[in-house]
Amino acid sequence: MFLTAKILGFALSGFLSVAAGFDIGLSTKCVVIPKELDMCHKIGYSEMRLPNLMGHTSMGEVILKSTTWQHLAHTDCHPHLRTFLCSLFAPVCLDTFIHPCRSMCVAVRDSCAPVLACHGHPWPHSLDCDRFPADEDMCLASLTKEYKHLHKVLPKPACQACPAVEEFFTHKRVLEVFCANNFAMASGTALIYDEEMTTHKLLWSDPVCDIEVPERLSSSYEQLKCYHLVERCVHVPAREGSEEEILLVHSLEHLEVAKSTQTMNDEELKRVSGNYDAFFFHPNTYRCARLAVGATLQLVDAVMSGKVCNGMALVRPPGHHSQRNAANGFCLFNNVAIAAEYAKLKYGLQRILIVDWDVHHGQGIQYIFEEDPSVLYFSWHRYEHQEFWPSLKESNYDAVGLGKGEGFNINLPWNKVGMGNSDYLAAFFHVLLPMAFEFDPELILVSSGYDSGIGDPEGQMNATPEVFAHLTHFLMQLANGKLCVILEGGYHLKSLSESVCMTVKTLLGDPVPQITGEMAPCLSAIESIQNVRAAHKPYWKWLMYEDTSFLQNLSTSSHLLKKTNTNPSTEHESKMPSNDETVKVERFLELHMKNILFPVPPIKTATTTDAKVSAHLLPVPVHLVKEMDKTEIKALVSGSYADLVKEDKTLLSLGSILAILDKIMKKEVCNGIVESPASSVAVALRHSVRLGFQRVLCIFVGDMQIIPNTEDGKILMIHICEKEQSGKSSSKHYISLNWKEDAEGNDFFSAVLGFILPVAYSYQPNLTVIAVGPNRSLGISEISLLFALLQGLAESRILAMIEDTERNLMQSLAKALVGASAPHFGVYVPPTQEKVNKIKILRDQFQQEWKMLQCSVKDGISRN
Ligand code: X5A
Ligand code: ZN
Repeated sequence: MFLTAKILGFALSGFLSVAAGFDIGLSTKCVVIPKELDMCHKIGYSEMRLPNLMGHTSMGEVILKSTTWQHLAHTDCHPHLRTFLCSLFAPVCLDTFIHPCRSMCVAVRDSCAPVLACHGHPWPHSLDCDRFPADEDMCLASLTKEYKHLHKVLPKPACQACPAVEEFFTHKRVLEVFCANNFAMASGTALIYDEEMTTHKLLWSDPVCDIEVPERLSSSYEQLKCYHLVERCVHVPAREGSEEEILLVHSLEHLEVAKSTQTMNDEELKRVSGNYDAFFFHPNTYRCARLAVGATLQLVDAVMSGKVCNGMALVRPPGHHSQRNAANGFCLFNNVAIAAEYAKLKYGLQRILIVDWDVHHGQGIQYIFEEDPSVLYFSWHRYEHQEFWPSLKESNYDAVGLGKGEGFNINLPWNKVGMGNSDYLAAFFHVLLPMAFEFDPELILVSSGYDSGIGDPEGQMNATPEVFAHLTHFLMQLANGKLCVILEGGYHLKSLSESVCMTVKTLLGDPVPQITGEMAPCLSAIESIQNVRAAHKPYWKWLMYEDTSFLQNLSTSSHLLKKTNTNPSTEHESKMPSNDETVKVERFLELHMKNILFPVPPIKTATTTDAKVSAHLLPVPVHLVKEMDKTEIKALVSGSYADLVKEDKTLLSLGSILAILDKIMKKEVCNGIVESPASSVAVALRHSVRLGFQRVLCIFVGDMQIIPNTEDGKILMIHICEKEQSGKSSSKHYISLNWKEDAEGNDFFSAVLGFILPVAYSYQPNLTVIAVGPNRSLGISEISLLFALLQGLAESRILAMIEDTERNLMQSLAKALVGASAPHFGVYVPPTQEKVNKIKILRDQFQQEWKMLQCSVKDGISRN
């Protein structure tokens, strides 16, 4: 303690004599270090700057986040640790922000990273030492001589000496929370694959089961290798699930029957298999099923311990149909259900979301959690008015859960085949995602069947592989990014393996491909969506003021008549795919993937070398690009933008904006962030179109001085401000959304999911510009949410333009663009009736043009 005080004192005496430093703006203030931050009390100063260098704007936030790392400080892993942490969380109250020097960071990291590593936590991205200034700059240095001396006497923590994580629940919990905050973030994607799971196979002829082949696993893995995705993942070994773990969900009797099949001959195997609906035993099935369970639990452990951020397990046999006492639908043990029970037990989780995007209803999962409010189960499935397997009444939208679990079971039945990308996206926008954000899960498990993809003989749906990238990307915004994807079905080998690849690629953080196809849900999908919303209205706050009503006469309900009717319907047809069809889809996908996949730009986020901006963005890993030449800009402006450039500050900001747009266009960078006045937005938009971007989506938050011309459809403007600005009425390409943030928390989810995203996905931009001008009516949480979700569009090409007074916003958004911190959007609050109505009016006004807005069937909806 004494030593650190001395070090700081020494360092500070140096700074005070130096006049230079970067401007910290007018918005920061000095406050007394509160008692809750007691670890920062005795290090040599008593007042701190707020907002701080971690981007925390309120003292409440600082205190909350600090409680999670105070414990690390108590490990005494390095004598400078407290100084280092305090200088970031409670910066010394000087005229300039003083960063720790790189050397201090390195010294602390080298000693403390092993402590974190012991518990499976990486050194936080936000503390990447390269982001801190070199020692020649003005910063907190470590005293090299004394430090060397100290280093010898201090016992260096080593992994061998670390306590086992399970024995120290509180310490482990602390690190979990630590990890969940922006201070430390887990990174990496786990991939679990064990070849042994290909040994389970059908030994006799059975037309029902013969699609569940070992190649489903091996060809998916081969395709992952082909895209070089395997080498980018963290390999986590599978293990056998224990009997105890299987008994979390299944009966002892079921376990014993399964176990007994190991020594049976073919005839006996066939007889036992015959006791179940669509299942086959092989002598190694029991072993494979235990590996499938264990692989799933390994994935949960890797994610919950912070070893990785997310991951996928390729397993066979699948699990979601299997029940307490029965195998069913190719499934023996319910991998995902066991994983949910395990996570509740081992990690004390209280809210787990299971997303089942397999084309079949995971009735097994529904039965297991029907009365359990701690597990929210969502499943969409081919239903066709109960005609399709497993043909259960309880697969319909009105099965909402029982007892305490009422409202926590969500079934979205598809009553037609041929559902495609826009139907799936509409289901996410208008049903699953709003539920999920309100539920606020601590962990997400995906029952990831790809039989809902194009070409699948079971599903007969039309969704192309890239839609799974989008679905994955959306789910990554919840539960602090803790997402475990577990394979279920998928029987068209090419469709399956490409979809698996899209999922893993997205988990790894690659930008998602643009979605293809017409962006409009079909009538039957809208009907199903409307009914599930109506069924859940009593249970969810976000639905409270939505005017949902049940639709009794579905456009497809004449299905029984249709069988005798030779007249082909206008919507999707149901027919068995032939071998020909399979090959056709294979060929289509071969070409399609080449069309939609694109080289990922080598740099994620750029900003310009403008000293003020880049200094402020530390320690976010942004890449600095050179501003565009001044004379070049002047020439360009007088030639093309003279009418838009009225002030010097507009002209001055163009050097950065145009340089970054150029890099985005050339695919050298993915996105960029610049400090610029709102007056520059119109120039940026016109220049984007001039560069060749065909559809530019602009989300403008705050007051707009120059309203860009959007008439040619090359720009779609969504203007978010507190009150309608005079002079401009809404039109297809200029939409005004009046929204004021809620002081209690974030209620913007409803606007983003219910309006902005549907419009944006209908438009399919190839560039997104998000601008924040003066008098913004949204807070940092709301704007962060926009950034997170809009990254799914335009291959993640975003230009962020932020007013120069908005330093904290700038840092938060830079983090969001880089992907350097787990998403956090503040506390969920449901929208008021007034706000719900506002969205409803806009939806009614624009759903003819922007069809992804459609979520109920009312008069006036044109049929596509
Ligand atoms: C996991 C899975 C499907 C069973 C179909 C039986 N099962 N007709 O996709
Ligand atoms: Zn399935």
